[in-house]
Amino acid sequence: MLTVLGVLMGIDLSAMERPEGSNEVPPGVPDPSPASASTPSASSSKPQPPATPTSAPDPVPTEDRPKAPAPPVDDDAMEVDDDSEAKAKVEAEDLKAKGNTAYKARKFDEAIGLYEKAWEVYPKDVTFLTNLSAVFFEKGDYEKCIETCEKAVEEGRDLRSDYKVIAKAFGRMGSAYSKLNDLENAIKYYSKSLTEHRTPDILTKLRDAEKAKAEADRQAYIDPEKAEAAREEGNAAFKAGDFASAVKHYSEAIKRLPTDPRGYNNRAAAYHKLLAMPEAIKDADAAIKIDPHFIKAYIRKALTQQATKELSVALETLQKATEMDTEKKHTREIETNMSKIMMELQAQRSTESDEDTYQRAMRDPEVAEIMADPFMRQILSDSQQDPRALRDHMKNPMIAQKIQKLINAGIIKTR
Ligand SMILES: *[C@@H]1O[C@H](CO)[C@@H](O)[C@H](O)[C@H]1NC(C)=O
Ligand SMILES: CC(=O)N[C@H]1CO[C@H](CO)[C@@H](O)[C@@H]1O
Repeated sequence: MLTVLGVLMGIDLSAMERPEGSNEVPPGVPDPSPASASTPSASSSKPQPPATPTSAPDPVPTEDRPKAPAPPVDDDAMEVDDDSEAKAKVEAEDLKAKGNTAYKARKFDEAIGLYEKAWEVYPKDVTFLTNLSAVFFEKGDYEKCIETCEKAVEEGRDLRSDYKVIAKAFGRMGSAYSKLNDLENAIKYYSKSLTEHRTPDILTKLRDAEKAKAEADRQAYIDPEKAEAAREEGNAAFKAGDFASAVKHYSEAIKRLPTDPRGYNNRAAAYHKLLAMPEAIKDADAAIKIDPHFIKAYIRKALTQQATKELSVALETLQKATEMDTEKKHTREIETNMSKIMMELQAQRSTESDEDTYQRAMRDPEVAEIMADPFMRQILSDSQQDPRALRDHMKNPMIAQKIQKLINAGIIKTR
């Protein structure tokens, strides 16, 4: 016998049509509209995350910093040297200009000679050194680049050069270390650069280097043998009833081999024992995501859902397991679990009235949606009169899925 609860309760399913655009719900049917259904949106009450902290401290305000010295030509104390000093400066600027031209023409060795000469003639402007470091960088000679930048910083401090120039030298060191794949030093020098003078360009480079380092660290940690050892330690702790330790060992196993679904599934079992059900579900889902044919993860998930009395969802999880168990290796296991859940489901329903079952089922937004679909209501109404109609409709997989959902939820009773 087939019973559709709506009909049983005197709700005329075929007469549930609503006028176009009406949100009104027929009496006895909980409003399936999102305003009242399902969980309230979490975003409204969710606290805003704190602004992301930046690892580099804010630069010292400009006014607190040593100013670049006034050009020596303006310095009265140096009157005697004024003439030769000014001449040297002009000559150096000329060499630098020629260096820039050579650099643009990619005549790097020529540019190096010119910038070195400029610094030799007038060792008071560290941009000759930062220019020089740029050529080494472009040539791919990163060690020389770093060495030159170090010198630029050192001389620049003595000369009380503009902090922007110092920042540039540090930034270029960061880029050179990055090219050498020394991400730790790249991060260090990008940070130093930002301390001198904050620019979006270096900030982006720092973030990228930090990301690359985190990924490199993650990769470097992968070790299947150590993963297996950690998993075994986890299993031993689990058997000994020390589930918190088991979680720790399984977490290590996951870090050592994140592509192995067993680590996640084992940890799900340990979380279950600790009654951390959301974590258990999350880990079972992670295992399923890694390997959709890993049937043990579905069973683990279903057992957790069963433990939280989400019996009809547990049943759905096992139905999905059957579908994915293409090699039919777990048929018995799935069926045993399934029949236990079904028995429990029947026991639960035998203690509640049809009305309670109906109300509880309709709290699931998916069920409410199916019941609000005029086409589905027509099918249910037909089937109520002629159970063979249901069998015909079940041939359509889309409809079969919805009907299965209603059976699981207890809306359709088959006896
Ligand atoms: C040299 O330094 C100047 C700033 O003084 C800069 O404009 C120029 O782009 C630099 N050239 C190279 C090759 O780094
Ligand atoms: C609740 C339940 O039925 N659990 C069983 C599911 O299947 C496995 C494997 O057959 C059993 O070990 C569980 O006891």
